[in-house]
Amino acid sequence: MPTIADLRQKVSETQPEPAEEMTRTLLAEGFDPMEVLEDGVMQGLNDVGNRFAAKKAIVLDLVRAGVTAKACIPLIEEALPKGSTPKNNKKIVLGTMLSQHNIGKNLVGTLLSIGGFDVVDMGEKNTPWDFYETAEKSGADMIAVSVVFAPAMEKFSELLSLLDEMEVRDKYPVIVGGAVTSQQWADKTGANGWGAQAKDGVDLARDLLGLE
Ligand code: B12
Repeated sequence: MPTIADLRQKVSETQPEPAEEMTRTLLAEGFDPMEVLEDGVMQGLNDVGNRFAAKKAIVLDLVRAGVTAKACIPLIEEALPKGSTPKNNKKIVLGTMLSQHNIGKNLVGTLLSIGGFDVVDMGEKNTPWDFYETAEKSGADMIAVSVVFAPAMEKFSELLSLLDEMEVRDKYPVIVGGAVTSQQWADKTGANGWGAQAKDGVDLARDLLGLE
């Protein structure tokens, strides 16, 4: 019987089919989907990322890691408990800044939707202006940004300055997360909230939008 550590190993080895099969088995065995995600898939991705940073892996390995994660995650999303949270009429604009890394953003979007929020997914490689414009046009209540690539950190600060300049900073609480970010960095930028994990996005949104 496979364990979550075995799944981590398969993801780390970037083997999509065995990882997908193992995810299916673990979920059927009743393992908590969030644990399968965080301790299996995410840790395996981190292993690949660490090897890449140490120059022991190449971009192709990152690509394969992404493909492997995308083979497992839909099964995990399907297994997440849903249905009990009613819609709350709060709209959140969500996107990545600069980067094409979208796995974390997609997870944040899924959990926000399950949590009753209306998510406007702007996709990848957005500029500060894209966030501002989409928030204004869609009548959003909040902006959520996924920053998974260091150059996007500066862009995130530019977004906060732009919102200031346009005199809408108070209108939109802005939350952020992603592999290269930290609570300390987010505090320094003046973000309204930071989350280490996708599920933190839901708690932050509830808090900042005054639900409960
Ligand atoms: C897979 C991967 C890729 C794939 C992405 C495929 C895809 N469709 O997403 C591809 C091949 C495209 C890729 C490309 C590159 N990558 Co890459 N990649 C990774 C890898 C291995 C996994 C990323 C991932 O999906 N993680 C899983 C998700 C779920 O994690 P996450 O995004 O952090 O999200 C979680 C939390 O952070 C949080 N979260 C995320 N966003 C938000 C938002 C909010 C509001 C909240 C509350 C929470 C939250 O919730 C999620 C779940 O808990 C990481 C290593 C790592 N440690 O993450 C490197 C990594 C991110 N990549 C890196 C690099 C350098 C690159 C490239 C520049 C490589 C190159 N030379 O070309 C390019 C950049 C391309 C570009 N312009 O975007 C570096 C970034 C380093 C840095 N300091 O900037 C990393 C960290 C690897 C490393 N250690 O060096 N990559």
